Amino acid sequence: MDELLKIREEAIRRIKEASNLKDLNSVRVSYLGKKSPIQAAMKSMKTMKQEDRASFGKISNQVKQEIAKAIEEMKANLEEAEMNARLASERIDITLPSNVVPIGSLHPISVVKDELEELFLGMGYEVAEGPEVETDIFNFQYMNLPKGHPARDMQDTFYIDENTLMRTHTSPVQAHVMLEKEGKGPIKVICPGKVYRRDDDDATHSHQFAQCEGLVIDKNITMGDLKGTLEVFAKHMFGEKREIRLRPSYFPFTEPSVEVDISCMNCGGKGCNICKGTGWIEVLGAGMVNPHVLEMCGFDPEVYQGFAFGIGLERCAMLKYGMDNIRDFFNNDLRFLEQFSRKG
Ligand code: FA5
Repeated sequence: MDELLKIREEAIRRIKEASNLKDLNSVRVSYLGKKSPIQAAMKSMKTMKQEDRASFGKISNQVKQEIAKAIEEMKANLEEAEMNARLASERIDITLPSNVVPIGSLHPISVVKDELEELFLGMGYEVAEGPEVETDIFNFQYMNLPKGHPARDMQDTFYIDENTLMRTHTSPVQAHVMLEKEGKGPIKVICPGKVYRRDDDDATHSHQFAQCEGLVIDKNITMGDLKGTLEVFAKHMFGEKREIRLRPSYFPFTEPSVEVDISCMNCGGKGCNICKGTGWIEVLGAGMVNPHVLEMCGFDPEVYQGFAFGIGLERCAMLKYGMDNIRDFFNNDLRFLEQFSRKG
């Protein structure tokens, strides 16, 4: 019995001395585990007299329960202390000023490009890309502009060698896509990308700019489909009140060809200095794909028709944001660029 009481005293002392949960757990294993001194004392019960055994058993159980209870109480205390220490060490002062992480904004040409992609993807188009360093064959010949054709002068070209050049428009992507399809329609693609021309830089012209080509090839495609599509584009890009007007024009790769004007967003069509008093602003070139282009690119013009258009993205962005100098897109002045949020 004395032995048991000594064990209890010692256990209670060691429990009180435990300064963390790990130490407490080793005390628990020592005094309540299989190899504990209480367990050893209980083994000696076999040699006791019958009448002593019952009271010894009762007391040893009591001692075990007291130790277990003391351990539980100490465990709760230590857990609380550990939690308080953690809360104190991880305390965040929310009144401190935060570090400002500078977030860039999208370039306005990317904003317009993304907007176009979103619109046309919603109408079932796919996005296609082509090389900026192009062959004469794709840039001109597949576009119905053989060597020596006078209309080549419409696009003054940076040549790398006789047969290689910086593409002057995104129209060669039309030929890449059609040849890939091996004469089987339908095709519905837009092709945004950079193009290059030996134009003199001024307020509305740059030697490098961006275009977005559109191409639809299928059976029974008409000029009405082209006009409807461009109307959706104009209203989406420049506002619901915009109307479009098609004027006869000439591109070797489309027949018939048109220039497309939209009603002036500044004056609503009455005439102002932005639309030069006409009420209309030119935004893109378009037309029905020339049967000869279809044929060269592997499509039977007796079966398939198509329309195509080419939008100048800088022109589009200038009209949309009321800008008067194309150079602002290329100077990379942060005061200008920061005005375009990520959403545009
Ligand atoms: C073309 O490039 C034709 N490939 C467009 C086309 C495609 C017609 C499919 C028919 C069918 P154009 O040379 O007009 O056409 O150029 C199209 C647009 O690019 C112009 O309306 C203008 O917005 C823009 N653009 C042309 N040259 C420059 C330049 N130097 N700087 C900035 N934008 C330009």
